Amino acid sequence: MANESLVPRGGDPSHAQGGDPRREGGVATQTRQRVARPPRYKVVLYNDDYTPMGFVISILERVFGKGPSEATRIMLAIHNTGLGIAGVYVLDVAETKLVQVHKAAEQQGFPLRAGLEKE
Ligand code: TYC
Repeated sequence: MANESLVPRGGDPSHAQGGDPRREGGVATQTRQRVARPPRYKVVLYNDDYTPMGFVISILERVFGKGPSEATRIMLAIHNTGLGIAGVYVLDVAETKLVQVHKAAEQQGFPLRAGLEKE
């Protein structure tokens, strides 16, 4: 279940700003708790003149779980604009996918470039 470890969302509406008011010498103080939301990273693919379109489509399908039409759309966006976003993930997942892209391209001898960008 999502959010089990997070701050309760409902609670007493008399202090709906969050945190328990505590009386200290007659002064009301509140603590405000942050909701955990780990930063996400875009995996960016860059265009080049040599990597075959079909290879980029297959990467988008196999590594990033895209369907054939979405993979083709993203590949063409990269081809036409210079770059495109393959997916957005928490850091360790994004890094793993980046390694998978680099390994597959290197194995095939294609100069496909990819990187991460914080969202
Ligand atoms: N520009 C490449 C070609 O014409 C295709 C390509 C698309 C390459 C996306 C890289 O990230 C890329 N064969």
